Amino acid sequence: MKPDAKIYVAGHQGLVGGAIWRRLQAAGFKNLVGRSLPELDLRAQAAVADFFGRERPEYVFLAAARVGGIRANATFPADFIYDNLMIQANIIHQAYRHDVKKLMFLGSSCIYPRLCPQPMKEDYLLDGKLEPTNEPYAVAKIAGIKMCQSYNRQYGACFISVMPTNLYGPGDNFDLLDSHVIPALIRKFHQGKITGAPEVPVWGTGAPRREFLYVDDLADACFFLMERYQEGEIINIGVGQDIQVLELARAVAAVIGFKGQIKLDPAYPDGAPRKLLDVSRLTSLGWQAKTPLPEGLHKTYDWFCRSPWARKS
Ligand code: GFB
Repeated sequence: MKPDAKIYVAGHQGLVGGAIWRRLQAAGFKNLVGRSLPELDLRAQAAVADFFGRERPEYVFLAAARVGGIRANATFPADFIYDNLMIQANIIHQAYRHDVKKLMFLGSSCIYPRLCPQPMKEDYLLDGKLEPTNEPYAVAKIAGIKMCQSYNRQYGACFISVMPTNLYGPGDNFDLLDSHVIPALIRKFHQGKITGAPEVPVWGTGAPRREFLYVDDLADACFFLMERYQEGEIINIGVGQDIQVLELARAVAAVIGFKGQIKLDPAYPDGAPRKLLDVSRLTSLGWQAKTPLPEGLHKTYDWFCRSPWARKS
C-alpha cells in the first residue's frame, strides 16, 4: 500500500477496526475512511453501493461485524447470522464492483469444528460439526471466507481471509451479559473489589481452554498480512498458547487486586472445550505476537479504569 493509498476500515469504531485504524495511522497512512453505524448501515445494500461509488477505496479491511460472547451468541442467533451475512456480502460485492485492489476479511476461530484436533490448522475448516452456542455466527463467517475465495476464483479479485483467535484489549465491550470472557471478568472483579464482595461468579465449569490475543497485536498482524499475503487460503492469527478459564479468572483477579473467592457457576455453558490455533503458517512468514497475557490484561484494565465503563460499575 502506498503512503497515500485510500483505505477503508469497516468497523473502525469497534475493538478490531479501531486497533487497525491506530496501526495504519502509526505507519503514516493518512487517507483513511471510516463510517459510524448512524452514518452508514452496512446491512443496507443500496447505501453500501452508494458509499463505494463515492469513496472508491483502494484497500478494505472488513472488520465490521456483530460480535459478542457465548451468551450473546446463544441469545441472539438471528441477529448474529443476519447482520454478519448482510454486512460482509454487501462489502465484498461492492469491493469487487468498484475494483478494490485488496480486501482483508476478518473471520474467527469459531469457524473450526467443535472437536477438531488441537492446535487447529487452517485445513480443518469444514471437517466436522460446529460448536452449537455460536453456530449461526460461525456459518456467517464461513460464508464470508467462501465469498472471498469465490470472487478470487471467478473474478481474479485479491480478497484474503484471516482467522483471529479470541481477542481482548482497549475498546472492548464490557457489558456484563453480552461481552466476551476477559472484559466480563475485568468488570466483575473491579466491581467486586470496590464493593468488597466476598465472591464473584465465573460462568461454566472453568475447565475450557482459550487462547487470547491482545488486539493491537492482531492489528499489527493484519497490517503485516495486508502487505505480504496474497493467498486465497485462510490464515490463522494467534499466540500459539492457551489457558484454562479458571486460571484466566485467577490472573484477572490478581491484576485487579480482587481478594475474594471465585465462584464457578456451571448453570452457564462452557462452549467449545478448547480453542487453540495452529499459527505455524503465520510464524513461517515472520510474524509473532508481542504482548504477553499479563501485560495485555494490565493495559486493558488501565483503559477500562479511564473509560465510562468503570463509572457504570
Ligand atoms: O469469551 P466467551 O464468551 O467466548 O467465553 P467463547 C469463553 C469461556 O469463558 C466460556 C467462560 O467457557 C465461558 O463460559 N466464562 C466465564 C465467561 N465467565 C464468563 C463471563 O462472565 N462472560 C463470558 N462471556 N464468558 C465466543 C463465541 O465463544 O468466542 C463467538 O460465542 C466468538 O462466536 C468468540 O467466536 C471469539 O470462546 O466461548
